[in-house]
Amino acid sequence: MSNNDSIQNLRTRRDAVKILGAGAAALGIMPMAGAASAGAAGAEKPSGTAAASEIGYKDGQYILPPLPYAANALEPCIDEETMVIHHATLHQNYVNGANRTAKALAAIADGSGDAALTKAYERDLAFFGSGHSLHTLFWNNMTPGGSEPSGALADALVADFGSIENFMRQFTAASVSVEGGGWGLLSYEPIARRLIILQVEKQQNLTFQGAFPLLGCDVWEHAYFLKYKAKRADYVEAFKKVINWPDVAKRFETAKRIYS
Ligand code: MN3
Repeated sequence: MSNNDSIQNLRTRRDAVKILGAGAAALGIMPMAGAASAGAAGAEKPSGTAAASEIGYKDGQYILPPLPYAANALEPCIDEETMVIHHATLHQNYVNGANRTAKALAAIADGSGDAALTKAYERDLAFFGSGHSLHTLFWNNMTPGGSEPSGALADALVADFGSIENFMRQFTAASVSVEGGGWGLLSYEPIARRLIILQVEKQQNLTFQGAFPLLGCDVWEHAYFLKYKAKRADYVEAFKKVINWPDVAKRFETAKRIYS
């Protein structure tokens, strides 16, 4: 099955949106304005207000959003070669896998596929879909020169962790100690309406269902090994120097609006 396979032969476009779009807004791969105001159906008519680098779904397929900066823009913290491989090859693989999986699940839904493979495809959907959403988050979570948290987000970090320094300590510890490949993730937890730090294994394990991702640090070896070799902690320190806090704050405001 090629990367260019269309899923528009699904019974209806709305079926595709149901299958592909559930949770996508919360994961930040669909235009936020449309998704927040219209739910999953908002995916059918992207509002156009989201930056190009935010849009990971178009014309019935997941797509690779462009990087929001040049591939060498985060040097020396994130080297250009790693950035190119990570975005153009690895993120594209997650996009391709998500589309392939959505098509297979749609075939199971309409009776033409092999229902015995449902469990395998559901695992693929969680892995590839989460890979797509988290990498889209990751690119936008970084900016040349870095930044500092401010405003309501800074207030919330202090309220929920005691101080910005405390937040950084826990986020760093979570990112550095992921077992195998995974992520350190700051999320908005909508039940207690507080910020939490999750330690994600692979792309999809150890989540708090419903939590809205705000800031992710990719600690798979592919994210740092070319430059940092086995020194993951050095890479996490470098990542913290290029965090795009205004982007994290924008996601925080979106999360609060969605769950208000
Ligand atoms: Mn990665």
